[in-house]
Amino acid sequence: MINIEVVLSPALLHLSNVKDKNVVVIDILRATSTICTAIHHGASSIKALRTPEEAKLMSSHGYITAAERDGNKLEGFDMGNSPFECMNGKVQGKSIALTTTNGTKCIEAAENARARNVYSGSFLNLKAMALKLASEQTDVILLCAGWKDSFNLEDTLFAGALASEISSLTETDIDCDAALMSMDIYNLAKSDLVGYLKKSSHYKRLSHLHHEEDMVYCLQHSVFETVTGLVDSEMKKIV
Ligand code: 3SL
Repeated sequence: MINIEVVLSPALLHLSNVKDKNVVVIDILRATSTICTAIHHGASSIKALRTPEEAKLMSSHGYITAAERDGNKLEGFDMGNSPFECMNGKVQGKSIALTTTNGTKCIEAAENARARNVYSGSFLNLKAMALKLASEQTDVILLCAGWKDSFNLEDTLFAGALASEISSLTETDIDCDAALMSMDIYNLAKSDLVGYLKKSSHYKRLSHLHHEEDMVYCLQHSVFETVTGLVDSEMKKIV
């Protein structure tokens, strides 16, 4: 039996007992979707870093540097945070040092809280992620990155989708109102995720920055089977 808990914002993570649990970090638009895409497209690893300064320093160690703040690519870095920058052989065999507004700090927070495993969540590999979690029979925390410590809809929707998918594969114990709410809103939105999210704050923010194509891409359901998780403090291919 797997207990599933949803943490709606990194600001709430201190209320949960993370030690020895599997944590899925969720930043659907776009950090964890981009991380899964980079690994699926052959990147050797992604080091998630808190600050642009830390990411920049990794250049001298042979890393591609990638940085985003408030939806924009930062000047002086090789890449921003778009999944399309990771396609067509651009990251094949390369290591990437990535810093983003919300997602990358959650990866570090989950690791520091001594999670058993830290995974990168995305709709793109939802079924494969659920299969992996169900096979491990370890309690799960779904950590939504949100936006600057506030709740957001897209990460919550994915938490609901993943909790539902795990529950369809194995016996689960869900005694967490955030998880129950996430599953309910996923049921409400699942027939048209893009349409549902058009009213959300981050969808509007990224639309103003002309990132619609990224969002439509990130909201595709189970289009690849690669699973990405932390190994030696870097995101790597697990499955
Ligand atoms: O907050 C993050 O980590 C990013 O994913 C935000 S953005 O989609 O690149 O704007």
